[in-house]
Formats: sequence, C-alpha cells, structure tokens
Amino acid sequence: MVRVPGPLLSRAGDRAAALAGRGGARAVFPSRLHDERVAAWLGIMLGLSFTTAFVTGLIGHFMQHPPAWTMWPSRPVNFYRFTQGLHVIGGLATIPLLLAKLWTVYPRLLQWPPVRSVGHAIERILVFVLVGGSLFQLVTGLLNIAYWYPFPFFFPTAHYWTAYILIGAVVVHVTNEWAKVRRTVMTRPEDSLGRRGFLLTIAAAGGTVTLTTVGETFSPLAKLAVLAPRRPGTGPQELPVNKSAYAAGVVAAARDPGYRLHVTGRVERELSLSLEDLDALPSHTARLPIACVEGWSAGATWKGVRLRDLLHMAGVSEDARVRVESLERGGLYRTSWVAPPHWHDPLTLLALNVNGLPLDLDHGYPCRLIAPNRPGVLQTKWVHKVVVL
Ligand SMILES: Nc1nc2c(c(=O)[nH]1)N[C@H]1C(S)=C(S)[C@@H](COP(=O)(O)O)O[C@H]1N2
Ligand SMILES: [Mo]
Repeated sequence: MVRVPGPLLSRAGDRAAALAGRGGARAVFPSRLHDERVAAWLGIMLGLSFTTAFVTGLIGHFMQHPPAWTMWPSRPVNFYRFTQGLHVIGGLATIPLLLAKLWTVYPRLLQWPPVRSVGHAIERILVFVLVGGSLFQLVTGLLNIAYWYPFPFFFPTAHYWTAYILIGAVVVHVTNEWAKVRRTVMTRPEDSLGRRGFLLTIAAAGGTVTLTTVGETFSPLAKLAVLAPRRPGTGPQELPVNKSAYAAGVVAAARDPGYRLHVTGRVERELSLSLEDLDALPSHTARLPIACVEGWSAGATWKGVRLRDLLHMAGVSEDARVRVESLERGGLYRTSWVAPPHWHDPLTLLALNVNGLPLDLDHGYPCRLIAPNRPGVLQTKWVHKVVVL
C-alpha cells in the first residue's frame, strides 16, 4: 500500500482502520488531496480573507453604531461604500475557499479516538469553534443579503459577536499552526499530486463568485452581477429600493399636500417648511452613492437643500448633534443621527430630486437625507423632522 507521509493522513488512517477494519486511509479517503500542503495554502488564503472581513466588519459596525466618543469623518465620500463592498463580496468569495478547506481536512475532523488527552481535547474544541464560527458567519451573511431570515436571532447582533469569537479562534489556530505551515510551504514537494490544479480551481471558483457579484457595487461590471441580489440601474429612477413607501406605511402621509418639514429642538428659531418653501431655498447638487450594509451600492445625482443651511437658518450651535426623523411610524430605520462632521459637509443634503426628477415615493418623497461616507441605513427616507440636541 502506498502511504503518503504526514500526520493528516496517518491520523486519518487510524480512523479509517477503525471504520474499515483494514486498508488504511486510502480506502476511506481515496483522494490524495487531503493533504497538508493544500490545507496550508487554503489556510493562508482563509487567514487573509477572515482578517479582511473582520476589519471591514468592525469599520461598518462602528460607522452604523458610532460610540459617543467617535466622530467619523464625512470623507472620503466612497469610503464606506468600498469597505462594505469588500466585506460582502470578499465574504462571498470566501465560501468556496472554506468549503475546499473543510473538504481537505475532514478526514482529520473525523479522527479516532475523538479525544486522546486534555491538550488534544482543547485543540479539538478550538477546531470546533473555528469550523462552527466560520460556517455561521458565512451562512448567516449570505442569507441576510438574500433577504431570507429563517434564524430566530437578530442577524447584526449575532454576526457581530460571533466575529470576535471566530477571530479569537483564528488567532490561536494561526499561532499553533504557523511553524508547520511555514515549513510546509517553504519546502518543495517531492511528489506531484496535482495540488496546484486543485488550488487554482478553488481560486477560480472564488474569482467567479466575485465577478458575478461585484457589479452590485462596482457598476462597470453590473451586467455580470447575475448572482447579486441587487443591481445598480434597476428600480425606479435607476436606483434599487430596499423598503418601499407601501411597506413602510407612508404612502398617504408622504403624498399629503399639507406636508411640512420641521426643524425643532435646541434651536433659536423653529422652522416649519412646506414643499414650496423647500423648493424656494438655495438648491445644491451632489453626486453621492447609496451604500447599503448588504454590500450593494449605487451612485446618483441628488439635488436639494443643504442640511447645514437649514440648521444655520434655525440657529444651532456648531457642535450640535441632530436626529433626522421619518414619516415612517415603526421600523428600525425610521430615524438616524447626524454628527457635526456630516452636517457641516456641503454635500449633505435633504434631497428633493434624484437623477433630474422629483424623488420617487420609494426613494423618500418628498424629502430624504443623503450624506457622503455613510451607511445606507442612515440615509433616512420620507424625512419630516430634524431635531437638534
Ligand atoms: N425611513 C426609512 N429610511 C430608510 C430605510 C427605511 O427602512 N426607512 N431603509 C434604508 C436602507 S437600509 C437603505 S440601503 C436605503 C435605500 O435607499 P433607496 O431605497 O432609496 O435606494 O434607504 C435607507 N432609508
Ligand atoms: Mo440598507
């Protein structure tokens, strides 16, 4: 019998012997690609992509939920669009890598006896956390961008906390395996197993996932984005819609001719403006994207009143924080906070027009917030109140 050296196969062999009685690893796990070298390269790729996902995930999380002591800058305009696109598209491209890695090492996951010592037990728990955490993050992330919520927990909270557990397990795993991986990839293989072909196939699968989804945020490739749940250029006024006016229950209130925009709170003068009043104010144009946390984004040309002009008209202190409120009664995204760097920015508008036409009802008619470098969930639609704190 040909035996391929290396703990991966020899331990798998123990398991196989227990299962089959005789014959060794090759009988139960016939592919020779259950191999340390393949596992090492896939591990390196996964290490890079998990680190990227963790960093971009934290950036996105803290931009959506800024702690009191942070002040996110409002520039670069497309920063959030880029980090969140990288988070989601990179996460999708990681799926084939993770599946390949699990396939490569599964003989080891099934090793027999399952636990040999206390140290070994700890090692196995770690692997369990690593595998479980990775699958959990990729599966829940995928379901979330597909608008399918079969799980009983709130996705952002679960995805956020699991990220810390997973990255902890990754750090320990990398520390444990580092020397071995280094040795493995630095030495030339003595046999030719077709590893390169296998790894290239996996890389191509990741590349294909990227090519067929990245167009949801990188519009030159929009035509290729056949696997993306949202595409720029679709929807009313060539912009995708996440929540329609009907779903938000605002159709009647938004169409009400008596609509007024109120500026209240800690102001010197309260403002109450009709749509005609808003139209009569100095109007400005900004080219800004809607960048959804789900990874899609779409640029548009917005026209409307600068938020800072309204706040100066009302007389507010320069370091005021303001809350923008929607006509929407319920829902998680009916209000959003605007910190000083964002409301001082001349590109931050209460938009009345998009791409040359009055806002579609589904894009926030009569008036919506649009600001640079900001998650889509904070670009509040159907605005009717600006409260100064
Ligand atoms: N009032 C309100 N505003 C909202 C939302 C919402 O549910 N309610 N959804 C937000 C989300 S998640 C996104 S991505 C953008 C989408 O904007 P669009 O539908 O105009 O493309 O609007 C944001 N504004
Ligand atoms: Mo969104």
